Amino acid sequence: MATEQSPLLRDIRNDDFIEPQDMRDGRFGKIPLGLIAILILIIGFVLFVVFVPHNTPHPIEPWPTDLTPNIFSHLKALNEIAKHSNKNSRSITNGYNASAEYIISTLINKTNCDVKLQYFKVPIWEKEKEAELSVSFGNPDEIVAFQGGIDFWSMRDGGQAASLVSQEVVKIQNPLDNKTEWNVQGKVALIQFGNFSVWDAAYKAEQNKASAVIFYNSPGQTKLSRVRVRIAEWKEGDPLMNIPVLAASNSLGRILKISSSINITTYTKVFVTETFNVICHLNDHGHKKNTIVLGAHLDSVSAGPGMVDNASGAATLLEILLTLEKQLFEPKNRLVFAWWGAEEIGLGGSRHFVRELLKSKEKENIAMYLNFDMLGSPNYIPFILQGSDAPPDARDGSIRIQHMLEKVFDKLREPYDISDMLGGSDFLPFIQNSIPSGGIYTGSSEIKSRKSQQKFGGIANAPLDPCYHQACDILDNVSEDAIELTSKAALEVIINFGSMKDLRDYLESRDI
Ligand SMILES: *[C@@H]1O[C@H](CO)[C@@H](O)[C@H](O)[C@H]1NC(C)=O
Ligand SMILES: *[C@@H]1O[C@H](CO)[C@@H](O)[C@H](O)[C@H]1NC(C)=O
Ligand SMILES: *[C@@H]1O[C@H](CO)[C@@H](O)[C@H](O)[C@H]1NC(C)=O
Ligand SMILES: *[C@@H]1O[C@H](CO)[C@@H](O)[C@H](O)[C@H]1NC(C)=O
Ligand SMILES: *[C@@H]1O[C@H](CO)[C@@H](O)[C@H](O)[C@H]1NC(C)=O
Ligand SMILES: CC(=O)N[C@H]1CO[C@H](CO)[C@@H](O)[C@@H]1O
Ligand SMILES: CC(=O)N[C@H]1CO[C@H](CO)[C@@H](O)[C@@H]1O
Ligand SMILES: [Zn+2]
Repeated sequence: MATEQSPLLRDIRNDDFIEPQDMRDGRFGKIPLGLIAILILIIGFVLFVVFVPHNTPHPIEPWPTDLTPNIFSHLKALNEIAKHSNKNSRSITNGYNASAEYIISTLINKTNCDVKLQYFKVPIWEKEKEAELSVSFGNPDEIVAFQGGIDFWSMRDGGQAASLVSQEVVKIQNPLDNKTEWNVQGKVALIQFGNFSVWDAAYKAEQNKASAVIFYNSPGQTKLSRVRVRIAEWKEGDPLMNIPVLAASNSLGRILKISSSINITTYTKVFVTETFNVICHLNDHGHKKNTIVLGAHLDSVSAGPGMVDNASGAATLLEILLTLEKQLFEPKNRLVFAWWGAEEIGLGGSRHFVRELLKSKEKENIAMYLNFDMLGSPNYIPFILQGSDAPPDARDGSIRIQHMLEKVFDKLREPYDISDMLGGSDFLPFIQNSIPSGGIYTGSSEIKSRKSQQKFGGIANAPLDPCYHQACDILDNVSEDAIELTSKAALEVIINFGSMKDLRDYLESRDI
């Protein structure tokens, strides 16, 4: 169980991310050089005595052909953690810390990583139950209660719990027009969804002291909105929505326009909490100017244990690192392994990492990023992320990465498809900041076509991961075949890039 007192997390707390502070300041700066020389001589002599008589440099074992059994043992461990957290989840407020502790203690026990925890703040929004809403039209005996979850619901990130009684509703046209008058103090602002940011409109209402905001659908929109009421790239210090924000159907919106008063009760909570990325940093090897960042996210949604999404990526990345260490792999380019926190909350961890890179000018050292997120979808398609989706600054390099992955799949004689790299995972902050990126992914709610079924097997006309973001995203449903294939490809591509002599030249060259 994770607790705030966890000594492991406390002891290696360190807000640094890439360059460990004590190295930067010269960890050995205060020890006289002569002493170091003597120490080296002594150590050298001891090593000589111990090893030379046997005269056998440790033979490197052959590379393992299948990482799957070990990856599943990590998945089992993470699954146990989710089971023992009180809500069967590895989300930040539940099993995340314990998941991280598993990764961290494995890194400490079995690798030469410099393990860093990079802390950052994330906003959390929780809904205990659906809101309640009732309307009166003037006659106090005539009150209509609407149905939460069908006619309306609390919007994600939309405010604290509140109990509002007999409030007047004010319709606001053109919320973002500067000429709009906001006579909403102590009243409920009613706004039809439109071509504007929900955050901007709701924030204006809050600034004008509205008691709540209700966005309602335009006539064609049939489903209640799942949009979040939050600044897109929220970071510490940015505001959060405090007044309740609801999404309503078009018919409820029209009814509210002619209501005389409404009551609203919400059961939600907004707060800021602290979480962290786990970063392993193989300092001793590799050209620092050609750093390759390898990342997977470690948190899950709060709905379930998140075994495919995205423990499969986190466990695979861990096993790849252990394999490289066991094989004494000496990369030419520095490898940095990252397990992101808060991916499910708007890519919190990777955005924070990239922001810090920019601040410290470390960004110049980052040659590329590889993302390993969801690698074991039950009805999987092995997807390679599409390089041409990256913005111009990162496009050529991302295309080169895609082609390297294609080469690896071809070599393994395994078919693959290409998936877009537009959003939804941790590559986004990297490509947005001109760092070439790529990765592997096995699918979530996309439906498998007949044609894909013929190519990859599995079940046609069914989602690639029927349990995406649900409670049934459990260990039993992680595909071993998918893990076997994707881990092989990931290992191979990491070795290829890690040992590439002119990585920057490769990434900058254009495909013919
Ligand atoms: C997780 O660990 C962090 C850092 O030690 C701590 O701030 C946070 O409160 C912990 N979360 C839980 C849910 O225990
Ligand atoms: C790491 O080693 C410690 C001490 O031997 C042990 O208690 C811990 O369970 C190990 N962690 C993992 C994940 O194997
Ligand atoms: C709102 O709650 C008050 C107090 O309970 C009640 O008198 C009133 O009738 C309610 N109005 C609506 C529209 O539900
Ligand atoms: C409205 O006001 C804001 C801030 O004062 C300003 O940045 C924006 O350009 C204005 N918009 C229009 C359409 O005038
Ligand atoms: C929505 O607004 C943006 C700019 O604010 C504009 O570029 C876009 O064309 C608009 N879309 C529609 C459907 O009106
Ligand atoms: C946000 C989320 O649910 N997590 C991600 C897990 O990995 C897949 C594949 O990259 C993403 O699409 C999800 O968004
Ligand atoms: C898609 C899939 O494999 N779903 C399975 C997940 O696990 C449960 C429990 O074992 C099965 O009932 C589902 O069919
Ligand atoms: Zn997810």
